Amino acid sequence: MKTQTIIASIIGGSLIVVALLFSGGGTAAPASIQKFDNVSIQNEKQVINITAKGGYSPRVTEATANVPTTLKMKTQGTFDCSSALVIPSINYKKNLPPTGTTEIEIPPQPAGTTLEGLCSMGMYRFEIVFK
Ligand SMILES: [Cu+2]
Repeated sequence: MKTQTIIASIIGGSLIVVALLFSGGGTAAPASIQKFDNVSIQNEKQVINITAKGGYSPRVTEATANVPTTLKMKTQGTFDCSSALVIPSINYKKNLPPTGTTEIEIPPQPAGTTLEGLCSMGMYRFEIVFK
């Protein structure tokens, strides 16, 4: 029974997050047909922008493999645990400032790699899929 309650609350929480995402920007595309406009190339480096506030947005990003990458984590009045960022595969662990942009250097990732970022509790997560 306890497990079911926990699962139900997780699902409920996710639905609220999804609802907030969709209500936020009038032109937001459904997650399934995302255009990954948070990825750009600047000075021969790949730049990926992810926002941390009540979770991570976008949740899934498709990026180019085998190029040096800067991950820019943006916070804006972020006081929830998504500011406690962990990226296990590059041994990254840091408390992001409540407001600001934190740059994280990611070495070139081979195609097929999925880099996962988590809040310290593992409750919120995002993925960068390198192709
Ligand atoms: Cu958390």
